[in-house]
Amino acid sequence: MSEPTIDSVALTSAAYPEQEMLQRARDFYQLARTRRSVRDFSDRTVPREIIEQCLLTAGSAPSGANRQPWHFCVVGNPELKREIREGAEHEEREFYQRRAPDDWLQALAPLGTDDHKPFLESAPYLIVIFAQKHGLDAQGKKTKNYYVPESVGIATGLLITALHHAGLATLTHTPSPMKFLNTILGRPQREKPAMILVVGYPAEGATVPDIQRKTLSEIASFLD
Ligand code: IYR
Repeated sequence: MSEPTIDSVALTSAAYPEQEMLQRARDFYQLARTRRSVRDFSDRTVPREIIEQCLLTAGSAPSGANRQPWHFCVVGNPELKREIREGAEHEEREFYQRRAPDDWLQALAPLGTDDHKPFLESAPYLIVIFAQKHGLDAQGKKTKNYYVPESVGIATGLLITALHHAGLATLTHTPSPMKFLNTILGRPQREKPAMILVVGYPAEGATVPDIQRKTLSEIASFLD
């Protein structure tokens, strides 16, 4: 049986004169370019309402067939954060000591990452992002989702940008494998952990690696 059609409504997004569009694009870039992956977090608390607003932005992402195949677990509970740190550090020890091939370890060496993840306890919030491999209808029957990794990736990008815009620091953290997160957080098997987004304020005096971003001509080509 095909699904019911959806009514159309007028588009409500704003239009600007071109000069203003250019200024807005420049301003947004100036904001975006200051975002950095932070690894030293303060334990200063963050109002939950800020996180809620940023999650609404994440939930505005486009998704395959509008299935919105994501779930965000916002973890502020210290005991759960401790369990997540234990699970992640267990996997990371395996990664750094056994699983990672040499080329990968060499690629990470300049960034100075290792298997210690104190930020998983010190940061006020961990947002664990789950990708829903399939949905459930009102009868509990499986429904198909489409372009799940793409949809969740876009929502995550919006979330990171919204948090940065609000003035918060983030780190995308991907211990591998991440199945332990389903157990700790009681999420169903149909949800696959996509990443942990660590959220908070940077620790005082926090530093970041002195990396450069590729230039426009390195990342884009125009064929007009
Ligand atoms: N998950 C590990 C390893 C790691 C992998 C990549 I690719 C990075 O850009 C950074 C770290 C860790 O978090 O240390």
